[in-house]
Amino acid sequence: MEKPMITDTQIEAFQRDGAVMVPGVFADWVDVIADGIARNMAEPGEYASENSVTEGRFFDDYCNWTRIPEFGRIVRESPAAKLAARAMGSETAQFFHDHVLVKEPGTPKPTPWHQDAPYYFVEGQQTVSLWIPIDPVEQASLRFIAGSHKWDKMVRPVSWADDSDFYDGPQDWTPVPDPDANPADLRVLEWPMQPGDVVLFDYRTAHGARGNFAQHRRRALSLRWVGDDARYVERPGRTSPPFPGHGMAQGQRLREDWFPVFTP
Ligand SMILES: O=C(O)CCC(=O)C(=O)O
Repeated sequence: MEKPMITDTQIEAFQRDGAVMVPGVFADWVDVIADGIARNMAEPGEYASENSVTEGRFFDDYCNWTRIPEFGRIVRESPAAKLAARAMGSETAQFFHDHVLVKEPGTPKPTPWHQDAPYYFVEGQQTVSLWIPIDPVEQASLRFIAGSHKWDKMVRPVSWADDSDFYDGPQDWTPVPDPDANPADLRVLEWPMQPGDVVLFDYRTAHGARGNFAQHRRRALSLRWVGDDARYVERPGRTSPPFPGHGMAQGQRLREDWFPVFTP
């Protein structure tokens, strides 16, 4: 019998903890992802950022899948949509956006602890990001706070460049957590990973990453999906990504001409 790309036990772990690592799913796609990341870095898009690092390099960019053919192939042809739908327990997987994150060796800057949900204009019980490294990841993996996708209040979103508030004005957020200072209260999940492994996490799961102290690069592609129950939601300001001119209103499904729906 063919091996399932994700087991029921792994799906249960994703639903319970908000994150799970699944080995090898994208092993056949590593070269395609590498070509896409190289093209993306050579031809950055309008949202590309260097995250104000003073040592090393932390490049990130998103929303390039319609202009970078390798990313278009991964969205349409790889196991991503099927994996996302299965993990979310959804009939469909709707593609939200791609996100490239490259930490060069000797980049001490950590990725701050955050949830993705408050930066996004979409909400639901069925959301998942697939974070796929294409270099071995020993220390610089994503780290997750187990169960944080069930917290009542969302974590204060901050700018990655300088930790300032992402939205203006008073908001009712939970302070940015520091699980390393509170190991008894907050359980951290992290895994060493090989190229083509994937970690799946809910948009509400608090996560961060250490700096890259390895001798090699840490290139990763995140593919972000939503399920049947996801709806457009207003945030207190310009979201990230912003998708200017999207024209959607509170409570609507994401428009399918911009965010394609797959029924795997
Ligand atoms: O790769 C990183 O350092 C951060 C990735 C991340 O926050 C994400 O994919 O949501």
